[in-house]
Amino acid sequence: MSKTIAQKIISKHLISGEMKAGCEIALRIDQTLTQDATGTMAYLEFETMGLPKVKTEFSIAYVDHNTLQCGFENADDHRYLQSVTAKYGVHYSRPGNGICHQVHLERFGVPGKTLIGSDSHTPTAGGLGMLAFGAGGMDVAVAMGGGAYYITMPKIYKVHLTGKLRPFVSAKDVSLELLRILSVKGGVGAIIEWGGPGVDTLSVPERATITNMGTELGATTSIFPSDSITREFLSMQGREKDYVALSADPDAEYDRIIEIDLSELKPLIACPHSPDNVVTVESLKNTPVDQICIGSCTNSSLQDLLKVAAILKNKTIAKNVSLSISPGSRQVLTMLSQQGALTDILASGARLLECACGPCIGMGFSPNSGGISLRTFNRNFCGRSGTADGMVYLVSPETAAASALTGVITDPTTLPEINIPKLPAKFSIDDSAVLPPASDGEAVEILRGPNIKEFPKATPLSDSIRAENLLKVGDNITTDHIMPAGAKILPYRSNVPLLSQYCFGVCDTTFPERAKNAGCGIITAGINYGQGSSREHAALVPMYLGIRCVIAKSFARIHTANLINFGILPLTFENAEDYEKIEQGHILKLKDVHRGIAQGRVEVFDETLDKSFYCTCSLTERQQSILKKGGLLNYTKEGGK
Ligand code: MIC
Ligand code: SF4
Repeated sequence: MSKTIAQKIISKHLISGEMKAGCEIALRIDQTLTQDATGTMAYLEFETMGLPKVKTEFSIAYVDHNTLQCGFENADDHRYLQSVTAKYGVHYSRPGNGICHQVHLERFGVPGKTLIGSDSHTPTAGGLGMLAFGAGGMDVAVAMGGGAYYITMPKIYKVHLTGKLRPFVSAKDVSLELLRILSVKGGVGAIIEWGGPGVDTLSVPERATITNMGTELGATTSIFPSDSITREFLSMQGREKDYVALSADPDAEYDRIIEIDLSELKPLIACPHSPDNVVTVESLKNTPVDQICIGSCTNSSLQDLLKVAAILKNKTIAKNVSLSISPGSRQVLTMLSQQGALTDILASGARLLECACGPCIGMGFSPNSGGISLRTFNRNFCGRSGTADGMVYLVSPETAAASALTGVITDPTTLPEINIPKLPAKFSIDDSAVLPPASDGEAVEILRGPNIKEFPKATPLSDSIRAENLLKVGDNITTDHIMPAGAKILPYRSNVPLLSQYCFGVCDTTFPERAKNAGCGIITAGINYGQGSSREHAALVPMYLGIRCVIAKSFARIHTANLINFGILPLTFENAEDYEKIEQGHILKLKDVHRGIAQGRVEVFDETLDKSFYCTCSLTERQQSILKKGGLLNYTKEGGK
């Protein structure tokens, strides 16, 4: 049977299940990655499995999210990560070496292999033809232990590209165009495969920008073919041996085909506070801007920053604008400097930040009150920048650089043509900031600081739940609403009791206190609950606060898995109107829960309304067992596969 790219990789890694959309499949995982903000939990979880060493082909821990170290907490986390990785056979990418997805693309991603990472933008590696998924830390811990990664077999969509991007229109505009077409939930339950003649015009970093932003569509992952352009990229990185050719069979079938003509695209911009709130840059032209940030795992490659440098060369940024540049990796920074482009960037008045996530995750460089910030990032969720009323717009590096010069939103296609330097035939390679694991792991002592608290244990799902609807929220609630990040909170990712004080802070600051007092509670929500990040803290912390069940109109994929992994029951309203009737404060009673989840339908009695309604849940037998055992960790420890 002819296959798509994803189907080819899946069939080679299939441990169990049928490759039919909607069926549960178990995949063998070749590589894993973690980052520091989710990594500490993942390794604490791995430790409890009692294994001497990871069983994957290659595993790596990056430190890129929280590198400020304002206080001992972070430094302790980094020391823990360095020692725990050395002990268990995991490579360690030191702080300053770069953003996980950029470095992984450059140095470690391999076409045709599988990767899971405790970060939702792990599909960036799909730019290289790798099948890469974002997952909760617990799933990554299990994969490091040699366990399978379970997903629901997605549908496969194809985006058929024709034409060629015009100068100053870029890969970011392709992503924004697809978000405009599909919305932030349009990719849920699907893998997005990119094909068509237009693919031949896109470099690997450009493809990676596009697969990176597939996460914002809610897609399970995104993938490009591995072709001569992939080979050339790997050879520039001194890794031609990792190349394998990979493409879809000509008569492969797709569940949906979307056509995009690259030559027709215009520079686009996503307005606050959602990546799919897309309009043309031209329609907002002359809007004054306060701040511009260039970087993040979406747009921080050498190619991106060389373009930015060429636009800024011999010019000065507008005085109303503050411009930051965070190169994606030390390799990018080194080469920018070797080529003189860094001087052009700095001479324009830009501020250079570390090769890390930085402002993307609210680690500094927050906008002024009500400030307009143009960012080359992938997310503009409300409050994520660190300024509650900040207005964040997502743009390409070209639009960002053009607007930095004028101080107002500017369509870069109005700029005079510029000379963009060619990429060198060989990249500068220095992996000295990636520490290999110790040869004798047993001798390594794990270093822990007082900020690293044991993670709380989940309780087995009881057969009857009576609890208050502690919080009612609307549609598209992101993980940044549930468990915010930022410079103030991120240092507590290994300290759940402290972190819990900030849970749902964006929606209702009284929630943590009320939940703790209640001891047991339920959350109700609209569509696409838990979109965004893979942070398992968005399930772990509510679990710690006593949340036993979330009833929503629909859920995001990674978050559903995280809820189950931490023993929280995800239920979907059978009739969306029931959502309107339940209010915060109502007392809800779920009876015969075990039988209900086995039958896929649970009765919920609203004591306040004296009325019952029904919820559905399509949980596999494995997921039901995980919930009944009180989460994936208990399940795995008791021999569950
Ligand atoms: C994000 O972009 O939201 C993050 C921060 O990278 C998260 C991970 C996290 O919350 O630690 C993600 O995308 O999964
Ligand atoms: Fe880091 Fe931002 Fe990318 Fe998340 S989206 S990995 S915070 S750069």
